[in-house]
Amino acid sequence: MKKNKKCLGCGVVLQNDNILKIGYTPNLDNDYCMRCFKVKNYGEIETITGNREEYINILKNVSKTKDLVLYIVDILNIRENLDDIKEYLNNDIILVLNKRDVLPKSIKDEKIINYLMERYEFTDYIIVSSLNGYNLKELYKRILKYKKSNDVYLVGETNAGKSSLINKMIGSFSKGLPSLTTSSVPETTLNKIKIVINKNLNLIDTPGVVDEYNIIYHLNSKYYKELNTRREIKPKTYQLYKGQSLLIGDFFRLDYLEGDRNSFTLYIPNGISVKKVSLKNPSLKEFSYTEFTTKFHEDLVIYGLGFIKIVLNAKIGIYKNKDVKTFLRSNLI
Ligand SMILES: Nc1nc2c(ncn2[C@@H]2O[C@H](COP(=O)(O)OP(=O)(O)OP(=O)(O)O)[C@@H](O)[C@H]2O)c(=O)[nH]1
Ligand SMILES: [Mg+2]
Repeated sequence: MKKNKKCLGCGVVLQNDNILKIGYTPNLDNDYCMRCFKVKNYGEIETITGNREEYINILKNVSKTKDLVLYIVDILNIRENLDDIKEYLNNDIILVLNKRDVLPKSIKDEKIINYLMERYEFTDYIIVSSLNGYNLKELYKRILKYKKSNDVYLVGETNAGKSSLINKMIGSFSKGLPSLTTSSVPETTLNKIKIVINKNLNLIDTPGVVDEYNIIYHLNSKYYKELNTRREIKPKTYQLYKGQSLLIGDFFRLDYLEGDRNSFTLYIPNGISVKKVSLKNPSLKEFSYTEFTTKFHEDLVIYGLGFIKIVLNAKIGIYKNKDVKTFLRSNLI
């Protein structure tokens, strides 16, 4: 048995000493740790809380290589400071917006790309879906165009779909079989894993950078699957008068405080319930409260859930877990 043999699914070093620690497998001849074995066979996974410093260290090590980096971002969860990743990475970076399938087909990719190009500087920009393979041939072409060596790194937040994308690329551009563990639970991949796609290309998977202000860290695990939806979002539009409120699931509330009759369109997973109530309704007021004044055509982003497109200027109050990030941006779509 090779010493320090790594799990093919998540990259952790395998061990058979302690069932409570990561990397455990009853038999070191196995290729997968028990955690990955369970996901693959029963769809179960335990959450692991990683350490942000470890992820930053991985990024710094990637930076030393000068190799091409694919920065994988969930299209529904574009961070406000998307380019702060460049604090750690000096490489050429292609911004890869994944999960195109969750946004309505009618939206033009070009519009989103232009929006991002105006705000953030990357080597290139592309929209893909690792679920249905959308635009992967084009991604492959661009990888070949920009790569510095055979090694290309995938980085990005947990759950952005890095491992899923590599699995799909294996299916399309190599003779191998998808092997990486993927799941709706945060922090699935635990270590760097190099996948040889073909004689020109190795894709290197990395564990996700964790953003503790993502709503997924503050909701019951029953929501994990829904937050990682595989269905196209059907936007829900509400016409609100001031004095009306929206209750989103059992964890978020928006009060419309001041402004004319206004349109609020929610781009959030279809399975999350939304209810229109009066401002006087007491529900969810136990959460922490913040007010925002929105300008014409702005989105309120609820980080990890999606966003609410608001048409006219408005004064709104929101109730949410205090550690969930929300911010305003001009309309993405
Ligand atoms: N709808 C949709 N879901 C996707 C897509 N790609 C990945 N997912 C889902 O997103 C979740 C996370 O996918 P992973 O591939 O495990 O994400 P990751 O970036 O490797 O996550 P970590 O290993 O935790 O850093 C899973 O539930 C996937 O099924 C996509 O293109 N569309
Ligand atoms: Mg992964």
